[in-house]
Amino acid sequence: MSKISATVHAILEEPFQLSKEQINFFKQNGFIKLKNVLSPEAIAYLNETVSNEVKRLNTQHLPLEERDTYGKAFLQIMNIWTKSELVKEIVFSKRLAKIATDLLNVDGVRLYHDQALYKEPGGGITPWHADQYYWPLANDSTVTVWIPLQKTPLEMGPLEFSAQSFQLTSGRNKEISDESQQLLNESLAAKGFEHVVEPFEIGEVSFHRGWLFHRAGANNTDKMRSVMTIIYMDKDMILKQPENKNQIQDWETWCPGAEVGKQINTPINPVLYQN
Ligand SMILES: O=C(O)CCC(=O)C(=O)O
Repeated sequence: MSKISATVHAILEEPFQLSKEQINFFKQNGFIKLKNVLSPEAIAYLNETVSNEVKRLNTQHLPLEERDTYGKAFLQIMNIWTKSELVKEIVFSKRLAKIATDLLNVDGVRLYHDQALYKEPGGGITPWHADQYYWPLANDSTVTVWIPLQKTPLEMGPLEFSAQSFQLTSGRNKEISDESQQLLNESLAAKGFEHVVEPFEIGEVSFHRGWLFHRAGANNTDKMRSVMTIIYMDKDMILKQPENKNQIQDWETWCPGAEVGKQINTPINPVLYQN
């Protein structure tokens, strides 16, 4: 495989300037879509690099029809940066981590974990959910960058957002499931939150807060919907007493050795950007 080119390296490191309007949009809505964050060349490189690792590391070989709703939604490969120096360079991108820092309005961010989310041809919906239900993190200074590795039209299942829905506390305790899809679909519509469903261009990425409700449609194309994500948290994030079994499992997996009530500062939660 090709080594990273100087131009791709440069774009992963160069600052991306957010406008005041963009920062305000994120504050109000809990998500933002940003065009031209990465170049077509960079996306092609990320696609090749991450897809090779997904192929190498994937352990899901059941046919789609034998999986549950969560299993049909995507192949999910996590913390690839710990297994690939090339992916590490992508996940450690200062450009992306600085955007996360600026959107959260904090002094710096550290890594919670990365994950590739590959929705196969014919893959099912990603039900409505809020990510932070899974995380033993003491406050809401958390954000995920969702990086589609190809142009993502509506029929491929781009990420969809319920604007401002981080304000809604009911339904936060729902695991990703048919039940979360049904319940939240009704309650988010009843509350009048805008449902934002748009395609993604090459180089466009989104950032969404941990408590923002989001989903994705099915992949009705014959191509893989390849996506890389990086989850950031405030660099001073404190580990809270876990409130459910998923949070216990996340503690053991994504911040092993961190202590309840103390800053999360383990070797697999490096600071990725600091002002
Ligand atoms: O890619 C998807 O289908 C869902 C992504 C998601 O839920 C997330 O990145 O938090």
